[in-house]
Amino acid sequence: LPEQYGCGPIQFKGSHDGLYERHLLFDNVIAPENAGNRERYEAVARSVRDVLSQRWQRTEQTYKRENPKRVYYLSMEFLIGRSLSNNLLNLQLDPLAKRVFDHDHLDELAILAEEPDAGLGNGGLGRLAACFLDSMATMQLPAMGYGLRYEYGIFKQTIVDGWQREQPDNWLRRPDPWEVARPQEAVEIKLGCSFEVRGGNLRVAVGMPSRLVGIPYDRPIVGYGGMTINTLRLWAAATPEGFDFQTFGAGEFVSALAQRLTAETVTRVLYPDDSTSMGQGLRFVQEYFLVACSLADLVRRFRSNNSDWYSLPDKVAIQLNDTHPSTAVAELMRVLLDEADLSWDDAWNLTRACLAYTNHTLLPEALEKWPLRWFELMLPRHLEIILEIDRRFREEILARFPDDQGMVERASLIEHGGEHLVRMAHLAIVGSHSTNGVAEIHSRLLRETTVKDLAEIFPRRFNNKTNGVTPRRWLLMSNPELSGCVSDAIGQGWVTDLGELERLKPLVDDSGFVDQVREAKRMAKHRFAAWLKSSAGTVVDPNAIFDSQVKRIHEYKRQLLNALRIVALYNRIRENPGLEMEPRTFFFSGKAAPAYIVAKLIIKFINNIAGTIDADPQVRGRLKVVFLPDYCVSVAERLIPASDVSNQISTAGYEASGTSNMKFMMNGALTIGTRDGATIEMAEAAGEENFFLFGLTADEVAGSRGWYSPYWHYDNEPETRAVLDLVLSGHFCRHEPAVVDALRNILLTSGDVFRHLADLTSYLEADQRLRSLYADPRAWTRKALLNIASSGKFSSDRTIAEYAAEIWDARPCPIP
Ligand code: DL6
Repeated sequence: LPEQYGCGPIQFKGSHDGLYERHLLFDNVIAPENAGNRERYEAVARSVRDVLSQRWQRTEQTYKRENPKRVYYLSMEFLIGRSLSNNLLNLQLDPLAKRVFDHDHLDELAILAEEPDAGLGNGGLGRLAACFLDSMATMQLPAMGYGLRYEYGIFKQTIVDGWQREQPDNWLRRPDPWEVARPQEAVEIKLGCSFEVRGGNLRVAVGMPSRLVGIPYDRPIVGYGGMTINTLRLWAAATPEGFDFQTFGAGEFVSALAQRLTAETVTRVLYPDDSTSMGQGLRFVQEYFLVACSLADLVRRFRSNNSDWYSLPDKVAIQLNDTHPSTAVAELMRVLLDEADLSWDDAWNLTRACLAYTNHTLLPEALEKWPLRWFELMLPRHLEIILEIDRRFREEILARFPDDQGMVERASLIEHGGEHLVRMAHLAIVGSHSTNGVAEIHSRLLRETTVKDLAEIFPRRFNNKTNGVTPRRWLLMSNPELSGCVSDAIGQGWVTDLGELERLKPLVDDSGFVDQVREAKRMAKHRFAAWLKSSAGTVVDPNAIFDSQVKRIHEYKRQLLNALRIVALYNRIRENPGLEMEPRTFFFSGKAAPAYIVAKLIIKFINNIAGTIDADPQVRGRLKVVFLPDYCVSVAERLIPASDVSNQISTAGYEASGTSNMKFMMNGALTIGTRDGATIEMAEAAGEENFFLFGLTADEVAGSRGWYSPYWHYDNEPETRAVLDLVLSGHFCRHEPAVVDALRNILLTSGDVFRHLADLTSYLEADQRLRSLYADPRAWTRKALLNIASSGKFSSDRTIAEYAAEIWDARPCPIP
């Protein structure tokens, strides 16, 4: 074993004293020859954890000793995926593990597949948080993630007769080898009332204060090279034991247990909808629970090393991942006022200096506004603080913009319409020193539209931090074919400095290297096709163009536009069977929020197209549509390296950034997309001539509000009309008039809010350019290579370096 892990003379595997054999024997009481893949997975994972434990502990000891400024990333979501192969890779133990697996004839892939995906997130926001943890540990930043230990992660999706069905994701059913429970570091949280959950709704018992306990479960975050091992601390809710004992003592055995169950519901399940926040009382409690536990924990840590409250911003940076944890503003004020006894002004200055907020969406329905009444019931002291912040803020606005009462109302923390609401984004912006968007265009629209008044009041507070993804998981680990090829050409430096990929640029005219890159893609496609066949029985032709769109299903992401494009191509082949067209397989994957009816209809429609094409002898073999069920990190790791084409086709102005777009780019897929989110910056980096951009710009979309009519396109564009006529004739939905009605409504009757028809013709034109290029394999791969070489900016290491320098003022703290 590498000495740096400080394990001494122990064996990973191979003797009776090997960690692996010992875990099988002592944890599972089983002989190696009798172990199944699940036991093997657990034993390997525990052995890896043994290897990293000392280093993990030493990381924390070093932080304690050096007392650096620490970064705390507060997020309701961490979409981690599997950890074993990633930890092996980051510890650089993967060659050793491979040798061991081979030597013992163990089925490595089957063992790795025993690990459930840790799906503690909905999509981009949660996956970004996981990439950030990887980058912070790799860059040796003293950082910690705080989240919730949901017992049930994002639901499992199955497709039955084309429809999405949801199953609970009981990912903790078997013991998780990565987590370490730390009950000795539990914290107690107070709420102004007690509550219970009935029929999924929160019911409160007014006037009955309640307490909850947060139990931390820690997970190691291994930086690449294994030098730093940071911690992701997830909180599980429980009821205070003291309370239980009293009630038990009074003979209330059943109600005491019921109380315990109620407490535990707080972290039972992840909310599976990332785009609406209405009426979710339990979610409100979850958010406060995360904030209160995390702040109590980090303040305790701060106090154990520092006596002076005024040094808090020198030691603590707290990043709020969206508004979800934004009650942190009021909670930190409460701690500083009520526990530290500071004056209002001092508490306020310290709070703002410590906190920073990232906005991830402009969708009005996703911007959280919580009823003031809920604060009144559950967090009365916090409400008092929020109202005082608001009162002072209103005074400040009036002093700066005299007589502009409109500005005061628009910028206020409280919305007075019908029910009084607390605007959580306003609370986060006013109570922090930095507000950032996640791509240039998104940050601009945030400033110019969504929170225009606040941006005018605090112009210097607003900034942009374009997202990124970790190249360790998304290239080195998931695409061994391409990463091998890249490392052979330019060495391994790119793994921690993705800008190094620029060095591939001179190789775009080296036909030998271009052929190697093409071969890498071919192998990745074959690997994917073999997996798909063995896991789902679905057969795809690796010689076809693999054209993918993977993300949550949402109208603004326009999976429906992609479906219309496929129908247009289908029509062309049927009208002209001799038409030359490369065989093409279209992959869709993504989950619809369970209550989002339209998104579920879109899934059904896509599956119907798949079935219709498969049943049509004229088109079958030329076009194929595959809807991959249960999109998750592990599915993405397989599909992205195998894809030739990446669809990033949101209505311009709606996708804050996107991150799958970056993963596809660094894996050598070409992008067909709109000028939205980070796709704009990707095209800038690679050169627009190496992208297939199309469609309305964000300003055009905004400018067309008021006069846009989809009927114009229907009446004036023959191909658009033919596509709609076929779809609305029920050709793909013969016995499902409800699906057809819904499609008519989205695309025509209700005005086509997301401009599907406006962009269909230019999408098809871009598609034509793309197919022409594909006919010249070397020219195609040359562009793919230019994309890979230009993807350096989209490493989360770059993003984190910017957060560290421009928002957190945090520096690396290397572990000796
Ligand atoms: O910033 C990460 C990710 C972006 O890449 C996506 O564009 C954006 O939609 C997503 N936002 C969310 C928040 N809620 N909604 N909707 O998930 O953040």
